[in-house]
Amino acid sequence: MQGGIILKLSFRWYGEEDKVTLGKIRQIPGMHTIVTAVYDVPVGQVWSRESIASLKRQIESNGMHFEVVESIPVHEDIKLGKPSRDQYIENYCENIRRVAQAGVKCICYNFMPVFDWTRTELAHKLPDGSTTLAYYQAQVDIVNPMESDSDLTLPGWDASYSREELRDVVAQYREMTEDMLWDNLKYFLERIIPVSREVGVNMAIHEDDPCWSIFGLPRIITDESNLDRFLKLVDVPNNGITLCTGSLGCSCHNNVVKMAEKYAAMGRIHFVHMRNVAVLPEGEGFEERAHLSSCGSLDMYAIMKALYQNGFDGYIRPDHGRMIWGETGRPGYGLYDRALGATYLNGLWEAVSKGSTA
Ligand code: DNO
Repeated sequence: MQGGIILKLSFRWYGEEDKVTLGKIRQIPGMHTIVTAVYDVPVGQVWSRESIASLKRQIESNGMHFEVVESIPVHEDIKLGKPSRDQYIENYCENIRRVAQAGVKCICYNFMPVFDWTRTELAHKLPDGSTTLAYYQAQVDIVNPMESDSDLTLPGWDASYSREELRDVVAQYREMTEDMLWDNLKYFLERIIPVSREVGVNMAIHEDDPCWSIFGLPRIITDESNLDRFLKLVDVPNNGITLCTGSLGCSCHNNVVKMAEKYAAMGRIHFVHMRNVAVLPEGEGFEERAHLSSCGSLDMYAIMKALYQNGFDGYIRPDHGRMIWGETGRPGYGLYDRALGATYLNGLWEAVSKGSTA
């Protein structure tokens, strides 16, 4: 083993239902941590200790660690600042305590109103025959989630909402400005960060994906100045970020290498999602690509080097993969291309660490 910081390589696993099994994941060289969550509990409720213990047992019996949760989702009432938020925040704190007790060190979450990551195509064909996720702004612009007769749903839409409920929750944001969303985020952080500090867990907010407003809903975790503002809301080390290279890098206005350098040096990056995207001309959107730098718009080597040289010692996982070699499965979360991504990340890390210490 060389000196330097060990790469805590991780991989997302969707639990027993996931056809990418732990037995397969453990065969990827250098795999350290499984990133998962309790999936059978509605958003806002407390996770059972048995479910958490069962995840831990399965992961550890496959020779890996259970140190990252992605995600404990934030109930919409918290984002909306409703009176019921206090109970949901209390439940959130209880979940932090429970996963910490099982050995979890980092929790990834997001603060996007209603919609998590959004794409318009799940199987866009690339010239080499693989398929990938893509976001074309023109396709988003013609979808109106407020229209009940539109039957188009996009990935990232919460399938637990009926169309009526979706309309209702989107409508509740109609009067909400970005500043109001910031206030609600601050209220939430002021209550969860002390608990997470106490139990030794790093909180890592995920940037909005894509990093701009969609369907007129406010989105605030989008760029460097907003990340600065976020970190100051509760200015302690365990209030940090998940640096998601694809979410930030899909806007040509974000300099991901600079952000990696700056926030790693501040010790505020606790988790990294490494993914490459091909950014289309301004305003048109982006396509996800293989991890290799030359396959997309991002310099993955420079990002890795920036992390390494600025002392990043958190968790890192290959983010979405394409579907290759005929694989079918959960969009973005097949085995093969993510495993190639993991191997590439291992290679980059070995190169930057040996290059820096030689
Ligand atoms: C998509 C993921 C996101 C992420 C959440 C974090 O593939 O990166 O769904 O898990 O935004 O809360």
